[in-house]
Amino acid sequence: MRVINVAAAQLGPIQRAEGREVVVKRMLALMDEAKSKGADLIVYPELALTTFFPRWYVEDQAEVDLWFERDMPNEAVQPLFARAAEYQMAMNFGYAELTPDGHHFNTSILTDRTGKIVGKYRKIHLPGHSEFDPERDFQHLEKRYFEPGDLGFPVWRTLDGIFGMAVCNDRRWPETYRVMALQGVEMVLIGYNTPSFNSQKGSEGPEKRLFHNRLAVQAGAYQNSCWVVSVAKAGDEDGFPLIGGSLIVNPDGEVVIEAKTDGDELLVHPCDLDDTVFGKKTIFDFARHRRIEHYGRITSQTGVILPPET
Ligand code: ING
Repeated sequence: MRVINVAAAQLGPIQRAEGREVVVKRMLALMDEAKSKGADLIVYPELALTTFFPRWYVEDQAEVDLWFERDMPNEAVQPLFARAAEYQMAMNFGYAELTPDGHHFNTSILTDRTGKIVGKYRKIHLPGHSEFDPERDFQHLEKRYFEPGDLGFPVWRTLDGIFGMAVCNDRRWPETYRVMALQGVEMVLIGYNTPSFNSQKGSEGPEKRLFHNRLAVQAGAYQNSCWVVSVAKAGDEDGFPLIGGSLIVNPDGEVVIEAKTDGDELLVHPCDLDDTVFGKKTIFDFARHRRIEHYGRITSQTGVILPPET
């Protein structure tokens, strides 16, 4: 038994006008609740410190950079690191990273029980577009504000297990989980900010989006015999709704706990990392079953190459 008491700390909306200190206070309240419930690890959403700013078209880079963190930790988030260390609780959260040499990433970090950053991941699958798109009901400018991640999909040994991270859209791509599972990952930590509607197909609303949210994460967990913790920033941000639906999925692909609200909500579940072993030794024993000689297209081809017309 290697049980990790995991707290999935869903955040409700963050308005564009709200500062980081307001959010950090809400995150600390969730961390206090997590401590009272015996959590060993707390998982917060993608871009947990700010509103989901890729919905806003901004040309002035100095204004855009106000949404980014230059240092991590920094003064605004230091209380989180201090209290996590005091609680001996590992922590994961997402934020917009501006590096000293001027690169912009949609980043997620993992700390150990002492508050030390032991892992960093930069979002690889960036959805949306880079120029203002008048056809859309609202903008999704992640390709404008972020560069694709340059760290790959690493995993880290910590908390007596093997952990990996992904961010939002990454959870929709099977490659994300498989690359980590080929490194033995036992738990994947994912934050997300998912608009409740498809900006290009208004008929696709929260029900369908919540269905896809579950489907993608359950598939990833099952097909790689790992735990997946997926945590939303939810609710109405300046009139733009985001789905909730934070959930924890076990290595059999079963949802073991799911958020009920679109606000700040803590889910706590005991996750036994040993539950990943049976699947990795039987149906998803990669060494015995995979046939990589037939998988070439997956890394040699980016887009589709259609068969010749007959
Ligand atoms: N948000 C959304 C997500 O992948 C999206 C964007 C939603 C893309 C639905 C495709 C379908 O959950 C982020 N931040 O990636």
